[in-house]
Amino acid sequence: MAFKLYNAPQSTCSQRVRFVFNAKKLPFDEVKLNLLEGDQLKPDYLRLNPNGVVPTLDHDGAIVIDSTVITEYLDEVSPDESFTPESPVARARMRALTHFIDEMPAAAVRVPTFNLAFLPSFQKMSREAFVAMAESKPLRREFMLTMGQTGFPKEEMDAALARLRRAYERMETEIEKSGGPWLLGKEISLADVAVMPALVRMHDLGMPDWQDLPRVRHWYDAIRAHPAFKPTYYFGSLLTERFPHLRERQPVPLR
Ligand SMILES: N[C@@H](CCC(=O)N[C@@H](CS)C(=O)NCC(=O)O)C(=O)O
Repeated sequence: MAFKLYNAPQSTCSQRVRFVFNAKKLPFDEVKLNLLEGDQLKPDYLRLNPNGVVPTLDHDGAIVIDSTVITEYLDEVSPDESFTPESPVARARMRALTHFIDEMPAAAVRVPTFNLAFLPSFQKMSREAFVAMAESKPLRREFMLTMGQTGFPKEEMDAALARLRRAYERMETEIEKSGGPWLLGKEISLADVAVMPALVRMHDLGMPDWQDLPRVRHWYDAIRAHPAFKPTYYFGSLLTERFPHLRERQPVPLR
């Protein structure tokens, strides 16, 4: 089985997939796309992934897109070191949580990410070039145009941070219900992998707003201590490693 993963080091969605590959010790080739330069919008890539986003998996010629779908797929074709619980009820819980994660923290984290990390690059572009780039994005056109070259307004940033906070609180409740240390109990699942990059990103941006939630704190330490964490977050995967202007924001170093 040969796996080729089209992804980007700093992409939160790509980090989910790399984590599962590393946990399963499955060898994979990485094709690294430069998202700020628009590699994801080139015709050859759009033929693989018409959404114009990473990640995309090529498994012996079969193309699978969307990080949640890819991680499920990997668990199906390589069931060792499974991230999917046995019982249908537990599976349903995991999928419901993953949907919540995709809708809430995974979506909300884009607002602080773009405002704090990527905006300076967009501000260097002419208005015409920016609008043309935004309009060429199949999935994120409106998001980019709403952000514009001045960034999301304070209300939008506050709303995103509030949504993230509600997601940490939900994690705390789920871990308490399941007995922890993971969201579904004793075994790590795809739901833990799905939410991991949002917390790492917010820590990287200097806003780890879950310090008063003891179960989430413990969960965060546990996922960072997982053997798959370090190879997933190789150098260049953190925004502070790519954007020097962010470094002074991080109160507690991530590495
Ligand atoms: N639902 C998709 C979302 C993928 C996504 O948004 N990818 C981002 C990086 S995390 C991307 O490629 N952005 C490029 C762009 O916005 O042009 C997934 O989970 O794979």
